[in-house]
Amino acid sequence: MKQNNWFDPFFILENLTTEEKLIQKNVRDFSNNVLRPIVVNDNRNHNFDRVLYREFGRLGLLGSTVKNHGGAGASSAAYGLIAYEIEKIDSSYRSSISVQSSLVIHPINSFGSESQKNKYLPDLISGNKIGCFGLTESEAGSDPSSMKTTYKKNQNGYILNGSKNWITNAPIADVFIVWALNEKLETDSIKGFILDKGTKGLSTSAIENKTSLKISPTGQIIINEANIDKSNCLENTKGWSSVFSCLNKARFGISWGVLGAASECWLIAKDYVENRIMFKKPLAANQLIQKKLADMQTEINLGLAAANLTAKAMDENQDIINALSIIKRNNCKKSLRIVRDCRDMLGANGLIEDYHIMRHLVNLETVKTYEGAENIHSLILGKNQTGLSSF
Ligand code: TGC
Ligand code: FAD
Repeated sequence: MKQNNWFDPFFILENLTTEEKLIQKNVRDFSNNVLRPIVVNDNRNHNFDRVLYREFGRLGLLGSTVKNHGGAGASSAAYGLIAYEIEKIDSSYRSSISVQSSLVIHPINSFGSESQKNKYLPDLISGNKIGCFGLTESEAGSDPSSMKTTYKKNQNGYILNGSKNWITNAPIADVFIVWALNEKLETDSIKGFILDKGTKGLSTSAIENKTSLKISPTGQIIINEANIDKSNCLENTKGWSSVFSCLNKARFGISWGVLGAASECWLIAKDYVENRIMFKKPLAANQLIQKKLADMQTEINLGLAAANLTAKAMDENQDIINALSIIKRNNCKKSLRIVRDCRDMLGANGLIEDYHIMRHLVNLETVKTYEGAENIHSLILGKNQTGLSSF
């Protein structure tokens, strides 16, 4: 029997399948060898090296659950573990993988025609092309149904007009998934389109000087009278539930990812307090400090247990809408609290970038906000419990 399994008390990691363990090890090695050495400078310089996408592709991290077109056909837990390991380094790198896998590859794979799948998926899964997902607009954030981007049918397809804001990868994307309503802005008219970089009438701009998720490029998509051939419409979408199916996948990955950031900071703080002598003994020998460590261990492992149960339910095609709101909301909330406590345990040194904790802390402010802000997940859960919508 294994003794003192303080890091994995419920044997969640221990009981992964052989394939999941191998994936986790490969991602961890890649993170430590490739991402860890560059993260501080990349963050300081708002730099994202697009070559990383090819590395992600080579390792099978993009569209990892897809079974064809070069996808590894991995389990949902494996997808979660990829997010968990990558976000130990930085939420921005995890975001790159989430957007490409859940918000670009997933809708094309689930709602695209065979020719769309053949045209786009191999390049997206190998990381040769970078995708982005345009749902949010300046006046339509938590309520995307109030979007103003429209499509109008013409002889060959559609004319699109509008703009999207706060879009991950917009400034560097080759492939744009854009959601739009008909000209009357009827909510149930929602359609998804695939736009290629270089399409006439499509342009992007970057949001400069973000204070959070600095490595991840974010921007606007501007669409002005763009003629989109009908072969570029995602014809198999079924209203808003198709849009939400993309968000479901991204929310799932985020729920694992934030626990990676939290557990990275937990271990940094644990190591620090074990070695920092104050009042003639290690900080870790104080009861108040041990309580903080116990709280971190508890919350991270409860979060992982819930994420792992959700992964199993997802693979069994069960309805996990409530589980996803619970784990997205709760894992983000507690990871932020844990990382803030870690910062405190390092005292002044917690403010130094080489200890990484402040960067994780400000990143988690973004992760709490995107993919359904914390309040929105409270309201989804409240609506599903009571049958009363407060939106
Ligand atoms: P509502 O009336 O609740 O639902 C409309 C239709 O959609 C169905 N549905 C779902 N289907 C699948 N999964 C879900 N999670 C679903 N939620 C709802 C629902 O059954 C219904 O279907 P039908 O067939 O009856 O028409 O819609 P609502 O307009 O009242 O929705 C309200 C609300 C607030 C829940 C929704 O708008 C919402 O989730 N808002 C948050 C917006 C958001 O999350 N945006 C994310 C943008 S992408 C992003 O942030 C990427 S970050 C980069 C990264 O991931 O790294
Ligand atoms: P708002 O909707 O204006 O909300 C502001 C605050 O009010 C929040 O705290 C919210 O919880 C609260 N609130 C809103 N409505 C209610 C209510 N009814 N009751 C109580 N409280 C409420 N979007 C994309 O489409 N694609 C992307 O790739 C993408 N990437 C992103 C990357 C970054 C770095 C960021 C920061 C955002 C990204 N987003 C993306 C946008 C993101 O999804 C939105 O920011 C998010 O949905 C919230 O919308 P908002 O910022 O307009 O806030």
